[in-house]
Amino acid sequence: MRTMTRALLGWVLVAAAAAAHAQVEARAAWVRGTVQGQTTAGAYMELTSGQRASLLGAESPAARSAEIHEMKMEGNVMRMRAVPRLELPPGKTVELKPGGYHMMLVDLKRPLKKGDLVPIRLKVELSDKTLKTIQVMAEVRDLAAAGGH
Ligand SMILES: [Cu+2]
Repeated sequence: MRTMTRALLGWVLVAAAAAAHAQVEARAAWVRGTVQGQTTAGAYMELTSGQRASLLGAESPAARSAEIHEMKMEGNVMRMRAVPRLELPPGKTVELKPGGYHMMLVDLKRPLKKGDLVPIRLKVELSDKTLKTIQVMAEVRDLAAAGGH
């Protein structure tokens, strides 16, 4: 009986540790403000996963769609293009920031003003192929806002 209790307790502890380990966190999320007529906005944040995971995309009620973008030099020109997924190596913080990987809100439903809060739901695939949704609230910053720090 005692052995069984101990075994059970051990299992519970392992399960709790695994759950904490599997966590994907999104921090410091913000969106660049827009001017009238602008239909896209960059969204930036810091992502940390306890295990190998991939960001597959996102959705937001503020936009028709959201894409993961990569910035790349082509000759002398910085261009951005959509990528299907972004790897999140375990224990490493991946920064979505101006000039680097970022989230693009496409076909905005209205202009985004400084101080507004934009809900973004991130779609993350864990290493065992399970899908996880992470809800973040991104604060709208000035159109001229620079880097994330
Ligand atoms: Cu972009």
